[in-house]
Amino acid sequence: MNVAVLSGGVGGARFLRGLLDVAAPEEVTIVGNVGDDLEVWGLHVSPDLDSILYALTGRADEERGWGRAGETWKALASVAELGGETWFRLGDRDLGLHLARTEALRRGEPLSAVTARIARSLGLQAALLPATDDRLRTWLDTPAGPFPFQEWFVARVHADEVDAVRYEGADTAAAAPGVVAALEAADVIMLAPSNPYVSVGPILAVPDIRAALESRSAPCVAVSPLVGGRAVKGPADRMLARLAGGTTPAHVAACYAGLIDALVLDEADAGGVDELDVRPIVTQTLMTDADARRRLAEAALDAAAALR
Ligand code: FO1
Repeated sequence: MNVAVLSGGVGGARFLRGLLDVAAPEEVTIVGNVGDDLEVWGLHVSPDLDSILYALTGRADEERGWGRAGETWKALASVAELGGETWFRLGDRDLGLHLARTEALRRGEPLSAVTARIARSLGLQAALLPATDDRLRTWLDTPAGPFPFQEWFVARVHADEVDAVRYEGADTAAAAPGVVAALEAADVIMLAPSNPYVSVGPILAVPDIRAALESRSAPCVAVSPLVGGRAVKGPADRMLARLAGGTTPAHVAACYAGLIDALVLDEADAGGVDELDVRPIVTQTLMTDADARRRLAEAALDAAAALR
């Protein structure tokens, strides 16, 4: 069964680990967010693609929640000593990936080709595609002014309320090679439990991808990132409250209006299912360990199978 998953970084990657335990990895295509990509020390960093790569190949630092396990920080210390920018921390091992990627991009290789090569080298069996090879950047409009995603998220610890989210470059971005084909060939499409505005939103802002979802023949199932109306981590709940008017399952589903057939939601949010205009699948969505991740992936797959 071919499965295509649209995913952000950390929460999405956790879900993908469960999915790869229950689905054949070679039948899974992951479409990753590039809206939070940035340049650090002259290098191209793709945090969400890297979170997925590290999580699915056993290299992620699970405690920190981002970057590589067993990391050292010698380059960062050296940059700090020389008065360079250190608000976005790159570890030494992680740096190797950014060097390899940037060198290939400068040679003219598209991000999708570089990502596929790196994924193969790291032993990833599923296909990992960036949403687009074109430049797409997420911006947040806040009362303190507009900020590129990582400046708001990391440097300002996402403290500013968000009045609007913009996806610079999205209108003219083309889906990366293989993305539309994967969506068309999918028996099941899934939206991972990632932030609808800053993780899945930038992917859906690519016109070809949105069109492919709008005209899908396969069922599309989203997994809510909220538990009891609260984000497990990050600003998704605050953003939904301010931008969508609430944090019920219906508010989450509204972010994906016309694009999903079912929403997997937590038991703690079951009170809100009556307002949903897509099929609710109520289960435990907290991915506390491997079993919980696997059960959630299974619930999402079963839900999709029931809709086929
Ligand atoms: N998150 C932080 O909170 N602080 C950092 O310094 C930081 C560095 C970093 C480096 C590489 C990488 O792949 C991710 C990194 N992240 C950091 C996480 C990243 O900002 C977020 O996880 C995502 O962009 C949100 O999905």
